[in-house]
Amino acid sequence: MKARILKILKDNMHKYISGEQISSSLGISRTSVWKHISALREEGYVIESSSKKGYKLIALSGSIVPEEIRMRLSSQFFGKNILYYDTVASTNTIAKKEAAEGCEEGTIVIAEGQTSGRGRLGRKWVSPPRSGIWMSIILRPDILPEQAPFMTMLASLATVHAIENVAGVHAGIKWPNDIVLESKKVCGILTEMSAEIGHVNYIVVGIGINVNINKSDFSEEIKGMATSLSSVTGRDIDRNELIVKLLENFEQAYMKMRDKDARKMMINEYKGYCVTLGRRVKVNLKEEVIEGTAVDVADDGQLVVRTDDGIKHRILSGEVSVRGLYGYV
Ligand code: BTX
Repeated sequence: MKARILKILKDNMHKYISGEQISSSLGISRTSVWKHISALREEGYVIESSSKKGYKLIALSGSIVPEEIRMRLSSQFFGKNILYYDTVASTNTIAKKEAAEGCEEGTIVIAEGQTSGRGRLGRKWVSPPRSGIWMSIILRPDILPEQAPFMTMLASLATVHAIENVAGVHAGIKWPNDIVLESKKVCGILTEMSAEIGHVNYIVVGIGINVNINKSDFSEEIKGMATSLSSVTGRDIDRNELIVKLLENFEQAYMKMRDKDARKMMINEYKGYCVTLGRRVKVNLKEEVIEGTAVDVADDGQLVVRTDDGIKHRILSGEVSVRGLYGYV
């Protein structure tokens, strides 16, 4: 009910709407409306009230509100089950536990802050409270384990589209898992999997987006390479809306991925966003380091790098640094 009242207030943002109108359209008492309004204020929404004119929503809450996400989502199963926490070590760790215990596909784990956010290869992901989206999505796709990188591609595409839809800025994808804005990292994706030979038990796609973080608040270690949506757009971005769009985009792509033509289109689209292509790259493989030009992304998500001797190498999970992109290579 609170979410429905919130919707009415939002539809009339900056305008008064009477308590009578709200109560009659929802079939509840005016006292009940008032109680829900008080709860919304506690969540951080700024709502003015006047005994004659009713209620007016002045400012949105900065919080992630699971009820609001549920109400706005038009997906079939992504985000139908939301596990929301204030602070956790890592949403991916919780998601893996939930997945192993059999939670439904599409379940998402979101936290306001992470104390041990994880990146790839044991790296740290800085996740300050109440300013980003730190979210993991649990999937049980009927694919082979070696096709799992395709999930990262779908998640990257869904994220750049959501950023376009909500923040109105065009982001790029640094292969395989970073979203970049103005040559800096605004989002990272960590895909983890439990599998047996020939069978995927579950995949957890962890997405970390720097949303409303001041540039000056980034720690020294990431200051030079990180950015946020608010610092690029100059305004605060509604995290609930961004989560909704991301989940809707991701589910749409996920449901289409079995279709060969749709898959081809998605790969082409990914290439269009991929800022790695055409650049000089240095690839740190386990045994050696190779340098060359990134010339293609293959259908299975591998990066094709042509070394100066003309040989093409297909890179699956190496560590790829893109020269000049962040200025740190
Ligand atoms: P990555 O290994 O590609 O990037 C990690 C590197 O990025 C770090 O070593 C650091 O240099 C830099 N970095 C750390 N924090 C930030 C930040 N907030 N913004 C920009 N750069 C940063 C990328 O790994 C994958 C990150 C996934 C994070 C999500 S959040 C939800 C889920 N839970 C969890 O523990 N991880 C995922």
